[in-house]
Amino acid sequence: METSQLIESFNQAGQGHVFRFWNELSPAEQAQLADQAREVDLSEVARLNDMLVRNSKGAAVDLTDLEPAPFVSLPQNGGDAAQWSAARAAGEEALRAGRVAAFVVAGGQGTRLGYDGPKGTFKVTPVLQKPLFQVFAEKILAAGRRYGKPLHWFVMTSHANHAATEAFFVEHSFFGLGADRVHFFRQGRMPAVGFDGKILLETKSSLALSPDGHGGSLRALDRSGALELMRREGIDVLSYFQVDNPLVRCIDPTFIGFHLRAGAEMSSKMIPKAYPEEKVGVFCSQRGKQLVIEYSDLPMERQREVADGRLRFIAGSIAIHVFNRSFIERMARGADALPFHRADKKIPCVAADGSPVKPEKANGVKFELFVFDALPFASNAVTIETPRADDFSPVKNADGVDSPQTCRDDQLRQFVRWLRAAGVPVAADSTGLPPFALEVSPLFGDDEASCAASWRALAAKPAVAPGLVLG
Ligand code: UD2
Repeated sequence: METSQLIESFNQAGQGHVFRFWNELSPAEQAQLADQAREVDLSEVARLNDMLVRNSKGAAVDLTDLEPAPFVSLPQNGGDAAQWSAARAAGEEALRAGRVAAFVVAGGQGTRLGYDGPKGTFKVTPVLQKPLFQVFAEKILAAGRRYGKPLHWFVMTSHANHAATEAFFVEHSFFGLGADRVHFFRQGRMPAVGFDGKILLETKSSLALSPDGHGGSLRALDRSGALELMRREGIDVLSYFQVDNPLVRCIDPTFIGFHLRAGAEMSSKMIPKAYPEEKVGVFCSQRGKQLVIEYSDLPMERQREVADGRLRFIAGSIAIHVFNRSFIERMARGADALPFHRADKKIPCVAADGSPVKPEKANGVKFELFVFDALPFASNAVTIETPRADDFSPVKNADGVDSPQTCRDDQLRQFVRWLRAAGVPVAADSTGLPPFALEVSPLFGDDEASCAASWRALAAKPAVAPGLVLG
């Protein structure tokens, strides 16, 4: 679109102020502003202004007719062990057939952690201080070796961290996965608006743009050509996880098998919430559909409800999913669309007179998509229980809960459990923590069974000790 047409379209949409300083800008600044303005879908902004900004009731989450969602219990909690092993076999078959790829959403900014850099580069393991990306890469590499089919890995970045993320992988030779197996793409951005619905300028020559949320991953997978690549490679299942959780089983055959056997379009893992205030979304049913209600949207008295001696809304969402490629295509191409959420924020911007504004309280609205909002659109959605200790210990905060310290401890406990299950007599205190640091590489073992198998092989050939480190 010509620049004059672009400016005219903004005028028509009541957003002409975006070009208020146009005549003061250098040609390079004008080009930057025009490029950013071209990214904006003005009709989407108008729709969101109507639905979420001018009519703040539109932003309210519908909490009527909420029931706890059903889930498949672990065998040790009453689930059918035969069903779990059949699921594992089905998932393994899909992996051997090369039908599965891994997908991490890594566009977030890690603000709470106070870490400057892509969060995936944060060093997380107890001894070798491997970064999160390396932990995932090695788990994906291990799965590819085990099933005889190297996996593709899609990594969603944001504008703020894309270049640094790619450079990190190049610097580390893609952690052995091969450059042709790791695919980076940027998520989309949305303009922030003031409470009057006007798009905010960050500077005279740039819009206040922010990532469109992890739900933006569905359309970004499509736009980036990732779905097309999957189609060409015969991949129809995508294993989705977040960048902050090194315990995640990036490729879990049992989970994939449950998904496939149910003919599900989207599946999820749940853990029983540890306490009502735990900051995880909750799986619910509403008029026959499954959905996740984010913790901040579910009143605390509902989160505290008890039934049969435990929390009624017990099923916590830990943001681990499996998606069918065809479902993502449908969601991304607009037949069904995720709803945007409104977040009121302090947004640095420039005032009408060009002076910078550093707000002390929320001065505008950001729009975000959440990937779990795809759930109600999915046929045959399955949710399975997973042991927290083997799938979830995120690094979110600098200290306290979900911090580098708690995550390190949870990794140590997991390594101790695996080694003990392999017959290695590792000492540990009553919480399962060993008196020294140790680390099991995912290439040595990434669960109890593979760790035990490697240990047996090691015992047979004691000269070789790959992947087990004491610190
Ligand atoms: C998320 C879930 C919460 C629970 C928890 C588990 C939401 C709203 N809440 O909480 O219910 O499942 O995770 O750990 O999701 N990301 C992007 N682009 C974005 C925003 C986020 O890629 O624009 C990624 C981010 O890099 C991270 C993940 O999404 O991998 C989660 O983001 P978060 O830290 O904002 O989510 P959190 O902890 O509030």
